[in-house]
Amino acid sequence: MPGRIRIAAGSIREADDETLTFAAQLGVSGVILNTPPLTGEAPYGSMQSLGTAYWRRPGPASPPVKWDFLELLHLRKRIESHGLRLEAIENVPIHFYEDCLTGGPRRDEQLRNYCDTIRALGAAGIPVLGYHWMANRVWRTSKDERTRGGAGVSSFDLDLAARAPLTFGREIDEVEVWSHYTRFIETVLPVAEAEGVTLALHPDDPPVPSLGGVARVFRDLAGFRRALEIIAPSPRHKLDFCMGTWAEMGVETMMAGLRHFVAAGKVAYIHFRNVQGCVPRFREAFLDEGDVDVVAVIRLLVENDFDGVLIDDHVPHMVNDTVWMHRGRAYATGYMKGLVHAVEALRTSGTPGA
Ligand SMILES: [Mn+2]
Repeated sequence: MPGRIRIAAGSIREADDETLTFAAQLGVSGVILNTPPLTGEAPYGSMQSLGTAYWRRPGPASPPVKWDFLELLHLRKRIESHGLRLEAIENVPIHFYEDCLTGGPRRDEQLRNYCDTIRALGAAGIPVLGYHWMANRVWRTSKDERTRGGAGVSSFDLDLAARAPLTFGREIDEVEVWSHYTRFIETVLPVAEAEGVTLALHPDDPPVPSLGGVARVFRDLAGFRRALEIIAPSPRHKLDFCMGTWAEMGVETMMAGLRHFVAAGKVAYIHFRNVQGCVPRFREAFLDEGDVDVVAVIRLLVENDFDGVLIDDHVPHMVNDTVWMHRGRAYATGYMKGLVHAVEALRTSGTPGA
């Protein structure tokens, strides 16, 4: 059935009126927020916060350690008031679970708080929580590369990154990373199942064996199969399929991974972006100048009746663009809409080759 592929506006931190109006004008059906700056405190009261966005309320004395149900509910209702659906929130602040990632002393407390955050999301009607397992996050070795017309992109060169000192002052090898991951997912997934919240795993970007002494286990098909099919199989456990990161493994690996997990119904949403090159050296790119054949990707999704969401990701920085990159996002989102529209129309009309 055509039309199940939904396109959303992504990478939104502050769901302010301008951003939501812009999303509505692009004609997307929803949004995915990334690490919204929530206070973690319930916005009790009926009047004082009306018309005041949640992030402009006086902040708490200390940074939050988990998210609050009522604050999340207000956030969803605010987005819906613009005619948009809140498809997912990706990434709680990393300090919510950093000891889960590294096996630190506050792990048990952070596991309890993470479960509380999942309960709050479920109660607030937010269906998907994206997460990643990068204790030392996303790495690039330059943010000053230029692509066509001088648009700004980032790049990665493993020869440069391999010189990095230890992020945590010690090695965290693969066996240890898997053990921390297993403890985490086995604790939080039952709560997600009970609350009807889908957890969506983002790959390790860049997908290399280790950086700063920390092993990266979500860097190939085998790692994702181990997580989703062996350690923690569940209808509530899926992927945030980052097309860019997967393409950094090589385009054939990306297409094989997409085919496998889309057919299995295991992709919650897709970071729709492109790259040139792959590990050990790559740089980001506009959708239509990267190595990935984006038409082939949409055809694969349409042929598999993909029921999920696409968002842009890491768009090139265009001339006079804003911090949120309205210009780059408008281009990427319009491109995605055109691709989906055309491929679905060609399929419905039965045009040869569609
Ligand atoms: Mn991504």
